[in-house]
Amino acid sequence: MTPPNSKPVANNLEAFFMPFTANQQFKKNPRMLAKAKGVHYWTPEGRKIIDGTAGLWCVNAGHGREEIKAAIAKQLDEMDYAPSFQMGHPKAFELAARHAAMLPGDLNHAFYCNSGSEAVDSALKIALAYHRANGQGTRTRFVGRERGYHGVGFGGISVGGMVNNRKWFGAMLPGVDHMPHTHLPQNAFSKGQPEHGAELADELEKIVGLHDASNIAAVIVEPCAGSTGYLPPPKGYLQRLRQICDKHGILLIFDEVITGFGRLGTGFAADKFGVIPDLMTVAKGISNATVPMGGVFVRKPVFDGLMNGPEGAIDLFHGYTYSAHPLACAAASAVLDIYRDENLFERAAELSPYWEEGVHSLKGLPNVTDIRNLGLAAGIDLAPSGPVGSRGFAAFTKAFDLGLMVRQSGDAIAMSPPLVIEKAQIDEIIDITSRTIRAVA
Ligand code: PXG
Ligand code: PLP
Repeated sequence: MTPPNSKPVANNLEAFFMPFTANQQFKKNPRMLAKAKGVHYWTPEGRKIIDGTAGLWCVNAGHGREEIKAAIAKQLDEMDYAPSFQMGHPKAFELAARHAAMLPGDLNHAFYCNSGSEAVDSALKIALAYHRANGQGTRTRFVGRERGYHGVGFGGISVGGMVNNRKWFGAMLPGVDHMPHTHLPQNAFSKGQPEHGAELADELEKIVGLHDASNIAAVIVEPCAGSTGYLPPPKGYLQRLRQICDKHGILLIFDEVITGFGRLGTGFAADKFGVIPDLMTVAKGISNATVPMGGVFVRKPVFDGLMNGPEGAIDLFHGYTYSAHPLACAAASAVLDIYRDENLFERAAELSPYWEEGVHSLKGLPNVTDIRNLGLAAGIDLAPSGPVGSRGFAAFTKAFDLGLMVRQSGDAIAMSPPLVIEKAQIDEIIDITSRTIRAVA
């Protein structure tokens, strides 16, 4: 037996059960990251990788931000941890007030958790509890969308629409329907929001026709689908969803785990599209990924609806040990300062046309069947070569070898650089992507 104080063996990769990874393949040929600063990673050997994906769509303000580090360190000195059940600490209230002030409309209450998956499960539960508290306890069904990604909790995979994330796990939440996705061939190579597909929102009417609105609690969508390969919403689609939800008293949940905190060149997708959801889930950019954090932003009528009970009654029987963790709150507050002081959301908006031009210059390269963009992110579909995902994986590994981090989703690649990216670095990303696509032809 290995003595407990033995030094870790640098090349022993066995024990870590890696998430969403081909463990055996990885461990034969690992892609390791050891250092990060600005828009770059470095491998343990010192090879520089440009971060085309802001980590996993989360390091919006760039890596190694001293201001965040200082805020976390200060908080750690003052108080490492405080419970949030029937107790509080000032940073949580401060942060919620700041979030409420920056959110559109009357989205003015914040529930905190530790990840996007927890945010989604929390939002689904808030929706159920709200209806029940308001005498509509039969509203228990949810509507999600094909190709949706809402994290990996049982709630999230139930409303989600990624087959591999669902098929292994048997029982899901009962009572979930899925609307069709919006990836239409006639929209191929659209710049920004595609023209066709607003009518796909009417599928919600069909689902209401089947079950009756009195049984439906909420609809959840990513306003711009991320994980599946980046699918911006067709023009008018989200407005139509909002109208149908209003007509039937169904809550609309925007999952803004990726779109929140600047990705689209606005604070939130809700701002970009002028559509205010009843609940919004966030994570990732909320803390620039320094300390795990997620949240659910709740509109005033929904919050008020849960405050119906007697004063001493607990309003929501839900929460996490680490809800509003002091270190996460300190980090999230420091990140808001950076977003504000460096105008990073506006910066993303200003860079978007340059980014759009760059990614669409890849049209015409071998096997490129579609390119989509909105804000500072893009998806590129490659024609499959054999089993689904093999060309996508080849592109992902080739890009890494050439010094660029991209995301793979099947045979699509997605990119979402930190919002602090410079134009010359966008050029570099496009150049390496171009060489990658040619290399995997
Ligand atoms: N909702 C959405 C819309 C997401 O994009 C989650 C929920 C779950 O968040 P957590 O923090 O539990 O992972 C996400 C996460 C990818 C990729 O490759 C995307 C995510 C996570 C990891 C990889 O596109 N999105
Ligand atoms: N499992 C056990 C045995 C627990 O006691 C708790 C929390 O107290 C949990 C799971 C949930 O953990 P968390 O609150 O970090 O989500």
